[in-house]
Amino acid sequence: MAGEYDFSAIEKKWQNYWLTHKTFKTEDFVDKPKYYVLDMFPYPSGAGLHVGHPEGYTATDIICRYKRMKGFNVLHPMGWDAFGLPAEQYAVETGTHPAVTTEKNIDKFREQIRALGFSYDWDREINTTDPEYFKWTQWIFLQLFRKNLAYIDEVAVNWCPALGTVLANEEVIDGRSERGNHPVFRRPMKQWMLKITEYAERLLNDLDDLDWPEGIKEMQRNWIGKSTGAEVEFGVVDHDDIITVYTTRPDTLFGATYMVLAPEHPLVDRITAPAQRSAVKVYQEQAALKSDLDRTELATEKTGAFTGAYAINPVNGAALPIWIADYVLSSYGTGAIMAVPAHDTRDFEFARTFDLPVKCIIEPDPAAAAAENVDVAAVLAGKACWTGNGKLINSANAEGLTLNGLEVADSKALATAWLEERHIGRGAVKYKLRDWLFSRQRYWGEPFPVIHFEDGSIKLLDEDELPLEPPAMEDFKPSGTGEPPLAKATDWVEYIEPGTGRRGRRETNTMPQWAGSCWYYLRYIDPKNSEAAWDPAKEKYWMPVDLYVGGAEHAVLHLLYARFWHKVLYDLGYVSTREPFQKLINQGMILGVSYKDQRGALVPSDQVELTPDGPVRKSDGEKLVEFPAKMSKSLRNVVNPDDVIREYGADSMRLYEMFMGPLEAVKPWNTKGVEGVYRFLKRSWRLIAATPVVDRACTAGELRVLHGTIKKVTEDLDTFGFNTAISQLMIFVNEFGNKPELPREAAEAFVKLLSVFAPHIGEELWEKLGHDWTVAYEPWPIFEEKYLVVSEVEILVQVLGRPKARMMAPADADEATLREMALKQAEIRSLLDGKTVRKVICVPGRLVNIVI
Ligand code: ANZ
Repeated sequence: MAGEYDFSAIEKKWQNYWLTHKTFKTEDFVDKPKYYVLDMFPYPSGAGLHVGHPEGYTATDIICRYKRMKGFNVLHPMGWDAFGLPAEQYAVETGTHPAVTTEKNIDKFREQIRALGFSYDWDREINTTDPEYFKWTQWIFLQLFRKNLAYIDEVAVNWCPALGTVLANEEVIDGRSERGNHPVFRRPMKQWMLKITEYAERLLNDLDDLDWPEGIKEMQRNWIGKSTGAEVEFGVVDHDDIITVYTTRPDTLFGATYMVLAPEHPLVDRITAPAQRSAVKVYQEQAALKSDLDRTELATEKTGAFTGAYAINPVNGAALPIWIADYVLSSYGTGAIMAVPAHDTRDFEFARTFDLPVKCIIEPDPAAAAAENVDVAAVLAGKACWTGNGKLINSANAEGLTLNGLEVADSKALATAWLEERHIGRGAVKYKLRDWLFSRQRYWGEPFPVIHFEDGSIKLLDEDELPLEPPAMEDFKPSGTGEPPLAKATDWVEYIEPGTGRRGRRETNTMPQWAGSCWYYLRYIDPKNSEAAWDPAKEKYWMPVDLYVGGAEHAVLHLLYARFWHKVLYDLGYVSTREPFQKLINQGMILGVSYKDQRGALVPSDQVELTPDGPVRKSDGEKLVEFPAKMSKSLRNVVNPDDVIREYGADSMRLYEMFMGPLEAVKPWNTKGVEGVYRFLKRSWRLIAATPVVDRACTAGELRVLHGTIKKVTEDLDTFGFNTAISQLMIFVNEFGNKPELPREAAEAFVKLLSVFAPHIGEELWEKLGHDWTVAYEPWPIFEEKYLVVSEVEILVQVLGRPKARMMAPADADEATLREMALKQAEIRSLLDGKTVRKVICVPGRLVNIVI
């Protein structure tokens, strides 16, 4: 009578309804508590949506729907992070303008996302490549520049010839590009830099107050890399120069036996003795070719060159030979170190390689040395390195510095104080974080609003000259020399200053893709504003983002950059919160199913046949082993959301992705699982649409199941436990599914709960229950504990294991009470007549067994 569950008609119907009624349009300043839920917006690639997108998007959508029903004013927007390399590479190959490709891809993404029934306010859609958007990205750059946080520097950059661009440190992993895995080389180039280092301390400290996964916070802490130590000044024999080193171990000053400068250190040329010049030069040239990572790799053999100069140890006047070596980086600390081979592993290896003295000044703590299997005698003799704790030895001078007998920690403080008194050293803090390399040699990015004049001076465009759009071009090819593609647009590049007639050239680098995503969450607040990036009153109403969900791959890059911009905007008074994203959840990766044969070779999914005995190779029937692996084109194990939606519907797709396991967990895709939730939806459909709904009150038993379900689903949603909430809905359907009728109270509450997970079927069933308005803003059902308390339970009474009677007993009755009650039952008394009761076994809440 109710018809079958026709998901495809239902889903289309409600998606249209939501769009035409603007059901999820969000008003500002509504007098309700606000809740801002942000998704990491996608890069609209040509491949379309993959199953990882709907995972996070479904989770946030469920929370948004839940919060709306709980009375919150919810902001839930979507947009496109659309500048980026693939559209440009496609342009190089086919001549299609990146704007054309981008628009096409966005249309596809929008359609796919809408097909999943997410409750976005589409009036707030943004696109980072839209001039009305990047106008404000350029405007923020002006603010950074005015605050002295943007500068041009000739820096050793990560140059990636394959990509034809430089990359940020964060984009280089093990000497290769994060995107595309191409080799990256060091090369000096004039680039725009952003002074993120000025915010290092705040970026570090403010992590403490964020409700983020601990692992992500730790990755940011490590990336910022705060180190506490001292700077110490060393004179140079026969020179006026001073070498300042940074050390975390001022306690080891008496153990220094040589010095090392980074090969690029500015003093190298000045102090190198004539006889050493050519060797030093050769070494410098070799070092220039290596990346910082290769240079600091612990396992590599230590290399270096002697400068012929000597430094003077300020604590004891010892002359220390000065070397250059690539294990000392010019970009960290002061680019110079005092080497203490007895207590630093890298220095020890270097000293061994070049036969330099090793002087022990810490007697290892015996227990610690034993635990680490270190021979104390060898350490004392300078034949082994000890980096742990212990008591200082050989560390005293005639000028009042005596560290002998002290522990490491106390010695650090004493040595630093001694240096400070003499003005030859001071406590110091260093960070691993470097300034952010902010320019790229790309076409498809935001142009810098900057003019370079012939005399070397620069000027920034005025706000009213923005947006500065990229020139129309046909040849997008990178030149390969590092010259950006925009340089070829000569008409665009040439600039004549109005009024003065001064000639200049436009900046031809563009901003990196991170720029647009650094502030998009602010534009959603006021996406159509043409006067300002956003209205401060709206910003105050909506910020901070209450919940941000996305992949963990953004742990450092995007999440650190956005926090940095946000803090700058905070200092300038444009935003009212110190941090942008209060709570962060990382969705776990969804893996595909892959197969390998007996020799361990991969077998693409389309060559596999699934038999009742397991997977076999189609061609020869060889038995295969199934294992989860990252979805990839080459493994042909990519699940396409469109296929799943076509076969089972968007509601099944949503439900399955939430039912696979905890949101944060890595989980393998399993199509059988989709079938399982699809069956559950069909049963839910029958329960509401095909069971007579009656206007009678629920029985005590029904109330218990109903309120138990409301309670479990509510509590699970509050803790993002989507999979267990869905299990509870399944329990509800099992309990009510076999009854001839359904009380309205239970039916309506169930549909409301279901509607946040599976909104299309939710709306349709709500309508079937006689409502002519969306369920999206109905009040969330409230559970009452009183219905959950079970006061009496039925107890089975057995004699010799056979059921003989049933009795009602208080739910909390103890064994003694149950035994007494059981023996008093009329049926039991007659059965036991004349027999001896040998034993009574009680299972409280369930049964009593009498042994005679
Ligand atoms: C002497 C010393 C003795 C050191 C000892 C360590 C152990 P973090 O914790 O990473 O800050 N160092 C300083 N600047 C460097 C550079 N530019 N390149 C390579 N190494 C550098 O490490 C600081 C320590 O790393 C410093 O403390 C310095 O070596 C080295 F038993 O100074 B130490």
